[in-house]
Amino acid sequence: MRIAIVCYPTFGGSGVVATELGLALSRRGHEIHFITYKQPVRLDQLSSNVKFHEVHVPKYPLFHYQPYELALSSKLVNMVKLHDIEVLHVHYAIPHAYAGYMAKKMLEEQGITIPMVTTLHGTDITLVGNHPFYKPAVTFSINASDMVTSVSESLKQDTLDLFEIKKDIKVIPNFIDVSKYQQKAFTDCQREMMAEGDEKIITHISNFRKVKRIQDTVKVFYEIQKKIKSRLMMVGEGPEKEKAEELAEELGIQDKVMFLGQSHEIDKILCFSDLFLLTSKRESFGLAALEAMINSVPVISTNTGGLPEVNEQGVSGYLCDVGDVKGMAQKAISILSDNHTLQTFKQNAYKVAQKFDINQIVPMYEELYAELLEKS
Ligand code: GMT
Repeated sequence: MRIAIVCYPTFGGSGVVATELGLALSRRGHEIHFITYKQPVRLDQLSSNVKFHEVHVPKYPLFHYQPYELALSSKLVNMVKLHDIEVLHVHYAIPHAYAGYMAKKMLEEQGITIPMVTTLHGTDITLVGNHPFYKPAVTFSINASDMVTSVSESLKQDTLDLFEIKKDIKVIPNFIDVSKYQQKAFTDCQREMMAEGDEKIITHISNFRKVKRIQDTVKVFYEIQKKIKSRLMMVGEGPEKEKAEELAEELGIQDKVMFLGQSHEIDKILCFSDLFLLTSKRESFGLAALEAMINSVPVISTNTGGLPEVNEQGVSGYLCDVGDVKGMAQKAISILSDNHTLQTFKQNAYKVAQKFDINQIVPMYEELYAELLEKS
């Protein structure tokens, strides 16, 4: 099949999932066209069946806001025609489903029918999409999609609760390429550069937005380090970073909290991590938690959104209420204070993550595309 994938090219989970999906589909013989404003961060292997088409938005002084949706929908029309694309798969509803729908309608005028799949990722529904400024357009474009998928049962329910949805929503969870981790023996796992031999390494990875509650992450660590010799690795960039740095200083733990910035090689950080902390207010899936688990890192997370579908209580880690700093710290300490317990949780985390193997999930998307093509 010839498939166009529209996504955000940045470090966000939706862009990562869209890119990994495209690459996996290409390995299975499909021709994939990524269409977005910048080459996606995880797209490092363009080839004869993986192409990237950049959406350019020329600046014009009349425009206070440059019309990205217009440029994207025009680019989609042109690319569908040029490459004979059969399916359009847009990731993150805003504004991709809207632009995709416009492209579909323009193509229809020219006698070309193209089905559109919209995958909902989380904040497009729970945080941004349901704002009254966007809600009518988001509701419309979800209902106008030929197929709608969501990355967890919880996100499906949120979508049905928050919007008037007339479409069936199919849950297709996010995934991980397990084979990559089986092949990788991290000979270059440089733990000794990050911490002393008797220190435990605790990691958090996110975009440091408010929804991640990274100050809670620092507070949980503050409690942990009172009992367990440890360090916290904060990986990412975002608007809450400064506040978290200030908090670490206020608590007098600035020497134990390392802000590493954004990383293209999170597996190299996860390979020496003992525990992963995710203290989000909301999380539709928690891809970062799954990435930790496949690296055999147990997860202490909140019990919000789709996290209970990924992190198994008492198996791959523990889940506590949002804001329950003491509870999360106590669970973390219970895992870290006994080496046998830690090893058991590590093994379990890896086992649970295997359920999300790419080879189980990608065929679900293929089936969906085939069904749509049969109908159109
Ligand atoms: O975490 C973010 O804020 C980024 C955001 C995105 O769309 O890129 O992540 C959402 O999609 C990810 C991939 O499906 C999910 O794993 C995240 O849980 C979800 N984030 C939230 O719901 C806050």
